[in-house]
Amino acid sequence: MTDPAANASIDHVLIEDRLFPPPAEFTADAIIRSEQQYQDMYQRAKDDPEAFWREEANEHLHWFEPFGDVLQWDAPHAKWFVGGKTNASYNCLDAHVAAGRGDRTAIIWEGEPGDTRTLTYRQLLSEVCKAAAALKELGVQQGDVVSIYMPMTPELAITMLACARIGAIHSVIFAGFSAESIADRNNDASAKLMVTSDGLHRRGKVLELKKTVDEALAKSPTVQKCLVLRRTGQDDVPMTEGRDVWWHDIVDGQSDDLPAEPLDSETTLFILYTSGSTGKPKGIRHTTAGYNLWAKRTFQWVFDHHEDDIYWCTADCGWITGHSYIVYGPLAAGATCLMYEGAPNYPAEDRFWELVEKYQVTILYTAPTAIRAFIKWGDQHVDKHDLSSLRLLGSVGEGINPEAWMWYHRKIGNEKCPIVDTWWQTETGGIMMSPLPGITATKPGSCTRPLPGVVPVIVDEAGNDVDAEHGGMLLMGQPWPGMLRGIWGDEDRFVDQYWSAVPGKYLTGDNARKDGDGYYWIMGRIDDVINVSGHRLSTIEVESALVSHDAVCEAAVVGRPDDLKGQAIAAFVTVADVEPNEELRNELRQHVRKQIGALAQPDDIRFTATLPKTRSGKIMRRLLRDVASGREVVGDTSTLEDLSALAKLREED
Ligand code: 6R9
Repeated sequence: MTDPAANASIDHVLIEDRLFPPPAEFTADAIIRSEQQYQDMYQRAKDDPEAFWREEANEHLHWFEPFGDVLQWDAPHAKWFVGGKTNASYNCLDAHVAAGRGDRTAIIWEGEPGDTRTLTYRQLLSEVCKAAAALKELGVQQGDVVSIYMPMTPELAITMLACARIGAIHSVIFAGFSAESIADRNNDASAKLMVTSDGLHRRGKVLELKKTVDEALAKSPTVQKCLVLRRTGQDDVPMTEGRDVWWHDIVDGQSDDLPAEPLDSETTLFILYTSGSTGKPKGIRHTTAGYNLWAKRTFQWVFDHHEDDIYWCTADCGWITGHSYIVYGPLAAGATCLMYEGAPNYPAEDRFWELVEKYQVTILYTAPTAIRAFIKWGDQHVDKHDLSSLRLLGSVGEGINPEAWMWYHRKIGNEKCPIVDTWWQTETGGIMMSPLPGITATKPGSCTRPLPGVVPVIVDEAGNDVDAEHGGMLLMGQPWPGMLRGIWGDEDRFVDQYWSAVPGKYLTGDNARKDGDGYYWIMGRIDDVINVSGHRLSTIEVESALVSHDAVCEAAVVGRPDDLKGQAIAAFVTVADVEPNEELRNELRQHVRKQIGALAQPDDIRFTATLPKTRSGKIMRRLLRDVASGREVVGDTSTLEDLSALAKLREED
C-alpha cells in the first residue's frame, strides 16, 4: 500500500509579508541596478548558457590557452571551458599585479591577541610564490593532496593559493577537528603533505595543534612530510626528524618568483570534506576554472563589490564559505578583505563590532548562529561602537529566522543596509540564490531569487512539479560552472546521492517553496520534515514562530513518533533573561498556535542551555530527533561542536 502522504508537498504555514526595498542611495551606485539588467542576464544564462558563460569566462579569468567548448554535459558529469588553461592563483594575484593594482591591500589580518598584518596583492603574491617553492622542495607535485590544518592566519590562505599555483590539491580541515577526523580525511584523500602550526589562539588559550596532528599522522601512512608554522610560539613543540619542517626554515628563504602553472580547466583545485547526515564524511571535489569563475562572479554580483569596500567574511577557511568568500571569490575580484583569527567573544562580546569600527568595514558576511548569539549577549555590546561604515550585510549557513533578520537589519544595519540571505552549499561552490542588493526588495527569511545560471526546480516526492506556495524538494535543473565534479573516490555515492531523485537534475537535499512573487524560501533539510496527521511541516517555520517570541533566542524543532498523529512536534528552546517554567511553556505553545496554527503547536517544549551544533554552527536536528524520541544517538557525531551539549540534553530528559 502506498502511503497517502508519500507524494504530498509540504504545507506552508508561516506568513511573512514585510518587504524591504533597497535604499535608493544604494541602488544609485550599485553594479546591478535595474531589474531589467538582472532579467536580461538571467534569461541569457538560462536560454543560451554557452554564449553567456563563454563571455563571462573570457572576460573574468586569465587564459594561458583558450578553451574550446564551453560545456560538455554528460549528466551527471560536466566539463566546463574544455581544454583551456588557467590558474586560480594567477587569477587571484598575478592578474592584479599585471593590471597595475599590486599595491592595493589584499588582506588586513588581525590575530586574536590583537597582533595585525597587512598584505598588498604584490606582497601576497611573493608569499604565495615562496610557499609554492617550498611545497615543491618538499616533494609536492601536481595532483598531490595537501592537508591543511591551520589557524585563521594569512599563511592559511597563502598555503591554499600556493597549492593552486602548482596544481596540488588542497584539503582544508577545520582546526578544531580531532586527530581521528584528520586521519580519516588524510587517508580518504591519500594526502602526501600536511601543513599545520604549533598552536592556535582561542579565547585567550593556546590549543596545541601540532600535538593533535602528530596523533593523526601516526595513523596517516600516506603523509610523508609536515610543514609547521610558528604561530603561538610555545617551546615544547614536538618535531619529528626527517618528517617535520618549520615554515620559517623552508619557506622564508625561497625565491619570490615562481610562475603559476598553466592548468587544464578541469584540474582539481581542492577537495573539502563535508559530513553526510550519516556515514563517513565525503570529499567534495571542485575544479579550477568553473569554480574560480563562479566564486568571483557571485561575489561581485551579490556583494556589489566596489573598489573602496572593506569586506569581512567571518567564516573560517575550514568551510566552503571561507574557500569561496575569503579566498577565491574576493581575491579574484581584487577586494580588500579583513581576516580575523579568533572568537567573537574574546576578550569581550563586542569584538566583532570593535573590528568593524576599527577597520571601517563596509560589507559584513556572517552566519545566523552568530547573529543569534549577539542577540543573546545583548545590545549593549553593539551600542558601544560606531557601525556607520557598514553598507551591506550578508547571512549564510542556515535559514535566518525573520526575527533574527529584523535584529540584524535594525541593530547592525541601522535600517539602511540591504541584507543578502545567501543560500548555497559546499557542493554548489558558491552562492546560488540571494537578493541582489541594489534591486531586490527583501523579505525576512527568504533567499529571494536565483542568480544567473541557476535554474531551481521544486518537486514532490514522486518527482512531479509542485505549485507555487507549496514546498517540495529543491533541485537544480541545469549545470552551472561552480558545481561539484564528484565525491573524492566515491563515484557511486556521487551519482546516488545527488543525481538519482530526478535523473539529470541535481538534488540539493533541502526543501523549498516558491511564493507568488517568485521568491524562494528554504524549508530545511529533506530529512527534517515533520509529518503531523498527514500534514508535512517544515522545521524552520515552526522554529521561526518560536523565535518571534521575545523570550526565545534559538529554537530547534524535530518530529518524534506519535501513535495518533504519526509524528508529534518536539521543540528545544534557549531563552534569555527569563526563568523557563511551565507558564512560559504554555505561553510559547499559544504563541505558535496564534502565529501559524494549532497544527504546528509543539507537543513537547524543552528548555535547554545550548543546542547541539556542527562546528560551523548549524543546528544538528538529527541528534535532537534521537533525543526527543528517547533513542540512543546514532550516526556520525564527529562534526558536533560540543559533545557536552548533547550530554546535557540527555540529563535534562
Ligand atoms: C554555504 C554552506 C549547506 C546547507 C544547505 C542548507 C543550509 C546554507 C542557507 C541555508 C537556509 C540559507 N543553508 N545557507 N539554509 N538559508 N541562506 O553553508 O554550505 O556547509 O555545505 O551547508 O546549509 O541546508 O543545504 P554547507
